[in-house]
Amino acid sequence: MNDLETLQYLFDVQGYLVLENVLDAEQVVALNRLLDAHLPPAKGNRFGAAPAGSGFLDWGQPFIDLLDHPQIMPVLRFRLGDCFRLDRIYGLCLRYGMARGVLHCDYGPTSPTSGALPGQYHPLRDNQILNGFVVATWNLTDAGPDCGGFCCIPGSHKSHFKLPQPIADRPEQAACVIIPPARAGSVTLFSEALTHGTTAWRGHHQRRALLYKYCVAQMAWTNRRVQPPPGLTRRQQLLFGEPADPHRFFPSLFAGVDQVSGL
Ligand SMILES: O=C(O)CCC(=O)C(=O)O
Ligand SMILES: [Fe+2]
Repeated sequence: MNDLETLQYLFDVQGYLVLENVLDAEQVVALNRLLDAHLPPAKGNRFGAAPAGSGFLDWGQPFIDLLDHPQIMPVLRFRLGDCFRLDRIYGLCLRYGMARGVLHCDYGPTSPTSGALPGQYHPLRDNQILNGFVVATWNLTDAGPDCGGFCCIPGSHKSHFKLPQPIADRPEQAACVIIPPARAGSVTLFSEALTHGTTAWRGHHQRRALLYKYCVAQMAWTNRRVQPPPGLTRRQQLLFGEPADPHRFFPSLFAGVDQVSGL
């Protein structure tokens, strides 16, 4: 059930999706080998972040190929439309015993920066998901309920209310917080409006994930930019454009592509 209409429905209802087997075993091994060669000695759980140069995009072509992978582009388009930018990237490497992060979201009532009044709701217009900020997390090792990983409250991107403190304080005890199974080779796509976080890591293997964060063309989260690495295709170059009005000053990523589906 990976037809676009079903994916659009589920992404809208849940605020996230996990697409299985987007990368085959060989591709996963190749990316992990490159990480073995480049990962800095264990320090914190993040690596290869940008802005500040090109981050892990400088570590090899396989990282660049993920920028506009054909299986994520139609899903990014659900929420971001035809024109969007790569806002930032970073990798996550979690080792046994690492603690959880806080539940958070980047916009909506729980966001520290939204300025939205508690309980105020901005409904979607015309049944479309029109704007925002979407993350594609490439899972390079198995994650899920047994060992931890990405966690979220499905549907919370549409919540009218702030996250209640008891859930924020003890997410591991809240039944509404789930850890979607995400095997190596899968990609987790989620809206930053979704209340989400990183659980403590109980796996004896490392959790390895690459996060590519995309936002609508007219928006930027920071005043710094991911630097384009050499060797980009024309379409990939567009992802590194300065923030600008979609279509007027920021070209479509889909011109001549996929005119048929209507999605
Ligand atoms: O995958 C995770 O552990 C969550 C990462 C996160 O919070 C984010 O990308 O905003
Ligand atoms: Fe986050």
